[in-house]
Amino acid sequence: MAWFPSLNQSGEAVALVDGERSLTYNELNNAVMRVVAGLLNGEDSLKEERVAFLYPASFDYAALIIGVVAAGGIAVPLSVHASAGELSHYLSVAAVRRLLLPGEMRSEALDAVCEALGVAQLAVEDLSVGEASHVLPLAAEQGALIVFTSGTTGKPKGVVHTVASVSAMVISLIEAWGWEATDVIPLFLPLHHIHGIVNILLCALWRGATVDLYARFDAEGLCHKVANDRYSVFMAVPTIYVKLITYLKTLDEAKCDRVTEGFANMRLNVSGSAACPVPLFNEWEALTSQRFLERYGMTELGMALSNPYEGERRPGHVGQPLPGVLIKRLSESGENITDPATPGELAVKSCTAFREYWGNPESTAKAFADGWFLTGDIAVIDEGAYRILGRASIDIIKSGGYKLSALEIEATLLEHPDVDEVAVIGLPDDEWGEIVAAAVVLANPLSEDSLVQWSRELMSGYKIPRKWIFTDALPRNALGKVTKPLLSAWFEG
Ligand code: MCA
Ligand code: AMP
Repeated sequence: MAWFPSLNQSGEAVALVDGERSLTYNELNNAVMRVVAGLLNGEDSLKEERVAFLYPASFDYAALIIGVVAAGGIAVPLSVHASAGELSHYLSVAAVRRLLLPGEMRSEALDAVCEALGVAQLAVEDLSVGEASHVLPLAAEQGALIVFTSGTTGKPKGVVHTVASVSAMVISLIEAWGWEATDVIPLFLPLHHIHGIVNILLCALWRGATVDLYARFDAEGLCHKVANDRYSVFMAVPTIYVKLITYLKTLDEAKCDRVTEGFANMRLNVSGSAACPVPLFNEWEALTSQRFLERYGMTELGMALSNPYEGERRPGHVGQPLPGVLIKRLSESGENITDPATPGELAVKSCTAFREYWGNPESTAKAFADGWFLTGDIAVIDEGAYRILGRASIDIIKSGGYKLSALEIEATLLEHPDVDEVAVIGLPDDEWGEIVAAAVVLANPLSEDSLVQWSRELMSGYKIPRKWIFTDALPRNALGKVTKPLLSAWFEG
């Protein structure tokens, strides 16, 4: 199968910009070829070796994600914000043998993890320079990408996408959202999730467009470029649009007008990864005259539903199935729901769907019913457009677009010797969608601060509860199960 035809076709066009430096497609092609030759080291295919990398948004990251696959491997991009314990889980689940990372990402804790797991650490510049002699053509069904996702059971699972599913995601979005080689897009989302990796980076690079790389979300730097009409397309999670509006309110009128005009001049503003509240949709339109194109996706599926590029975009709705996507809605007992107004769980078949959870056939089997992937999201259909009502499980939390497992956070907190019991829930929040809250029963006295500090060693910052209650007992039902719906009220006031 063809893999990034733009690399050979887009020549001197600029692929990536990182601060003052830019990389043309020819240069990106050379960087990719170097990764291919260096990783293969004389072999003709990596044969689905999982090659992990821990690079921030950079030219090296782009060369790796394309090059690992071109060499027949599976790219495993890891979060640069992950704790050593989280990285250890990812590396062991995917049975990684080689981890590529720049010197500044190395640490004693990570050295210990890699030593224990027998993982070699090396930087892109350590790869041997040579010619890739004979590289095997890519087969559609071979693995291309593993992205970790949290679920309702156990620790994060490695979602395996194939060359075919990644290509289908990219080709379908290029067509649906009208990507052009003249497009320029900023990339500030994390590069260990589909939104940043596929919707932004891979779509743009496949189409021969230009991506401006940001190390992190930076409202001031971004708005400066927006005011100068640098961008034609903008994609973000709702929390980021909330943060942008907050930032715009700090500007004087003339500057604010320049930025909002910059957004107005773009051809497309996309919101996704979490529900976009209707007031946010309306406020953004009032400020920028852009009507968000809201879409619905999932790590296992890529994008499934989308408001139209041309045509009516309805606030509070996620549109219709993208081409190649089949959707039905199921009742709790698994029956097909035909009445559009009756809520049902979305079940999806799509050419963009994942192949498996790596090394976890049991979870893979449970994720499907008769070949339909069960999303856990509940929806109705309003006059032909899907509306997401929420999730089937209370144990999945969406904060700032990150999907978090309450059970995983509880299991981590329970590792503290002074924590006896814990229940974690998501509380509604105007900025973050939901924030993480924990009710804790202590075995011995412990301050909130010390528990937070302790947690930082074990979890990414965005998983750490923002609200805490220390209590003598958790509310439980007759079976002894914590009644989480009752817990929300405890955090009010
Ligand atoms: C950062 N913090 C968070 C989050 N992000 N807390 C809860 N939830 C979060 N999502 C914490 C930081 O650790 C920090 O804590 C404090 O908030 C303040 O950080 P700040 O600098 O203000 O925030 P930030 O670093 O600018 O991050 C905000 C963000 C980020 C840019 C909105 O959350 C983000 O990039 N979210 C996007 C996630 C994403 O791409 N999801 C897509 C997956 P402290 O100060 O204590 O350290 S979903 C997907 O891929 C599917 C397919 C789809 O549909 O798209
Ligand atoms: P992830 O597993 O991180 O890919 O997150 C996927 C989940 O994000 C979905 O199952 C939904 O719960 C949620 N999601 C994504 N897009 C939207 C949207 N536009 N509206 C509501 N929920 C969304």
